[in-house]
Amino acid sequence: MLLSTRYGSHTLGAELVFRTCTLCEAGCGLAFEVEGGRVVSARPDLYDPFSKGHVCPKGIALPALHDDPDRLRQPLRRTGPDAFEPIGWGEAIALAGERFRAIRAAHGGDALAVYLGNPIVHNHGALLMRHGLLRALGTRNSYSASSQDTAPRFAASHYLYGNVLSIPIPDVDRTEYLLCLGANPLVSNGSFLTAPDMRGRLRRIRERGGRVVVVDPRRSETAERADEHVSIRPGTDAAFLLAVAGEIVASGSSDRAFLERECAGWEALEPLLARFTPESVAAFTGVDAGTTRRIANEFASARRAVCYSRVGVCNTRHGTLASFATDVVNLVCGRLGAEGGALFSTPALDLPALAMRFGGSGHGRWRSRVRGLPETAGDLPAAALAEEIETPGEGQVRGFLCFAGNPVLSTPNGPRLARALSRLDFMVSIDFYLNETSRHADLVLPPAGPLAEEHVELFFANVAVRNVARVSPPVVDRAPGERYDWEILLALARELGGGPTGIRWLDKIWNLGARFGRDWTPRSTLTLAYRFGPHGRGLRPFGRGLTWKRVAASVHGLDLGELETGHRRRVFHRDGRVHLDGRPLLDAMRELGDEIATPPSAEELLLVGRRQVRTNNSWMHNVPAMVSGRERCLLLVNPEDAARAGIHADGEALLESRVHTGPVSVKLTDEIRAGVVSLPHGWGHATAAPWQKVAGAHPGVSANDWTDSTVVESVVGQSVLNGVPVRLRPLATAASDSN
Ligand SMILES: Nc1nc2c(c(=O)[nH]1)N[C@H]1C(S)=C(S)[C@@H](COP(=O)(O)OP(=O)(O)OC[C@H]3O[C@@H](n4cnc5c(=O)[nH]c(N)nc54)[C@H](O)[C@@H]3O)O[C@H]1N2
Ligand SMILES: Nc1nc2c(c(=O)[nH]1)N[C@H]1C(S)=C(S)[C@@H](COP(=O)(O)OP(=O)(O)OC[C@H]3O[C@@H](n4cnc5c(=O)[nH]c(N)nc54)[C@H](O)[C@@H]3O)O[C@H]1N2
Ligand code: SF4
Ligand SMILES: [Mo]
Repeated sequence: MLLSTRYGSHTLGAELVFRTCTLCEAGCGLAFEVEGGRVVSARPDLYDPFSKGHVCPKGIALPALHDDPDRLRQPLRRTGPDAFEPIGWGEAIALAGERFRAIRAAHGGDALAVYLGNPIVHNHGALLMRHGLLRALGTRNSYSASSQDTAPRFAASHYLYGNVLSIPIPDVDRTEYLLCLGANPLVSNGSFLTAPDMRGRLRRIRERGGRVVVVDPRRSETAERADEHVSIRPGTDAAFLLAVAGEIVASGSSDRAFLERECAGWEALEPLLARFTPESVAAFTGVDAGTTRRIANEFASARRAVCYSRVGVCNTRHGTLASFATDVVNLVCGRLGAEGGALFSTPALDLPALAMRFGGSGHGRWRSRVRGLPETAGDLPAAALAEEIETPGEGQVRGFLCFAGNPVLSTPNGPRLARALSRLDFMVSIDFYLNETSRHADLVLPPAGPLAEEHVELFFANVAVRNVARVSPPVVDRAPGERYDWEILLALARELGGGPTGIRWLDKIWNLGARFGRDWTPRSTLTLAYRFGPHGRGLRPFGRGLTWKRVAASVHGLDLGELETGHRRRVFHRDGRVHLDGRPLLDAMRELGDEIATPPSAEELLLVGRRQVRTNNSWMHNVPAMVSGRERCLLLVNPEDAARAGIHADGEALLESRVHTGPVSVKLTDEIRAGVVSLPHGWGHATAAPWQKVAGAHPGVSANDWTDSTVVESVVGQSVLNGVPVRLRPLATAASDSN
């Protein structure tokens, strides 16, 4: 029997559990219907103060993900190539400890490497365990999703504001001019822009008379609905943005008073900016000087304007400089900290402050052994991982822990990494799927299902367009014997002689407490973090300030209001100023200043990436609703390029790059700029077919088979995943070539 309630109709006897979606950064509120311990449906939570009923198909698919029969529920031990057998938890943790300890004793801590995958940022318990885990392993060989995602943004923030996590957010709800580069929030639902319902938010900018300008080599879903789409040559956004900033300064419309009062190093930056003019970058960027100049003038004269860039721009040859230049555009107009400009959040859990305490902010504090690539925010570039495993010598990586990551599909030259992984002495994957990466592990440790753990938005509240706080309960109990990620990481850390925090004296106390039933949990840290955070109750016994209990009691989450104006609270430099003269950034500007003189070749074909509504990086393709319907792993090709390559219709063609040649399904469309082709990442599931039946039946190809780990961005060693030189040929020619 159906009951009609204010949350919509639901089954009599079913319980409704409200919870934030943990799949992407938007963090939408969902209402789950639970019957007899099983989740029977998910629907939008209309009363979530932040998402107000917005969701996407992935959130609705969470119950199917949770109940996926292919999801692992028990640890597995390798018995042969692609062969595994179940093993008990006690035995599994002991084995991992024994093998990692042996490698460390024989070859030192750096012989152990970790890769921390994207889902860690949606997993507060694992995120809090990161420091303890790395300390316990005793390695500096930490890799993560960051070098395919945000390392450039982190480094830019480190130099500008003194903290990698001081990330300005576009105030989309109040701005009147949004200049958006390399992001497609209508599909990605926003990145470092936690804002459910970006479609509605962008529409409202236009409804209040504002303007949305999207810079992208593809007429993306967001560009399609914007006031203007500027088609740019991949990898050239830094030059475009520096020209925009340069033009604003040259035309006398910059906010000199702001620059003098709030910034240091302007005198070093200004002369370098002068090289970047709408004319000097036009051939390089493919954007005509008139358009660049007009956008600069519109931006400077809009009452409230903000410039925002994301992954499309980060994953290029000049990603760090482009992220820096994004902020420079805002800064020269005094838009940092201004309403409708670029603002910092004031989250209930103050992650930037916590991060400063555990590990600090940094770039280049150590370097990778083989290529000398720098660390950023504690992680080395993943593009260096394969060579660190392959290259003999002191510090060669022999043991590997992969946490919630699938780097064979998500990092450049995946096939080379796969070969390297198969040569390791010992590898552990903490993952609930056997996939393209975990199939190389000696031990696979699956965490409890995605709906069985309490969830706290620790990371993304820091980049949200409103201040919000929420603790979500588990929707269902975990199955007997299942362990949460943080419990697995804590058990491993203890096997290796460490503890939960990575601070020796504190770990000793917790490790002793554990013996008497008073163990650390993520709650122990977060209870304090809420109480002593910016909105916390502090030592007062009563009052309106936040405590864990108060947040947890608010079923739909707490809205803590609009972002505050002002930026100084997020500037961590001792002089309290924004620094415009970070050495590596000025060096990169000089380098780019030389490069803009070289015009692109007419033959050039550059590969870029994109996301799709029903993908979640590399791992939701085993849910039938995510792959049903027409084929979606398609290479978008401009008809001009197709004709040049002798391809006259949609279908299979051969794509070549320096590292790989392979077939790909092609779709001809003018939505992509001539000279550019676009392939989504996260596909390529053929080798996972034995364990993921649905994904295996819709394999697609992996974009990172073609990307090249030897070419990296110049400041942080970011993987160059956009702007990869490729060639296209008809499949038939290839067949006759090989005859
Ligand atoms: N549906 C879905 N949503 C997701 C994800 C997913 O896999 N699927 N992944 C999540 C993750 S981990 C992240 S980090 C975010 C990322 O979210 P976004 O930062 O919004 O990234 P994308 O959606 O990939 O959009 C990047 C855009 O950059 C363009 N682009 C490529 N190269 C260049 C270039 O050189 N210059 C410019 N200006 N543009 C370029 C592409 O054409 C594309 O339209 O999305 C998150 N949300
Ligand atoms: N060519 C190209 N490559 C890209 C990108 C691009 O734009 N172009 N984008 C990059 C970006 S932004 C990112 S963030 C990376 C992402 O790449 P990765 O860091 O490799 O992350 P995912 O592909 O999301 O894979 C996540 C893995 O974790 C598992 N998992 C999911 N949830 C949990 C959990 O709660 N606990 C545990 N233990 N495991 C879990 C999944 O089964 C899956 O195997 O990919 C990057 N790769
Ligand atoms: S937009 Fe992101 S957070 Fe919202 S339902 Fe979809 S996957 Fe979940
Ligand atoms: Mo990402």
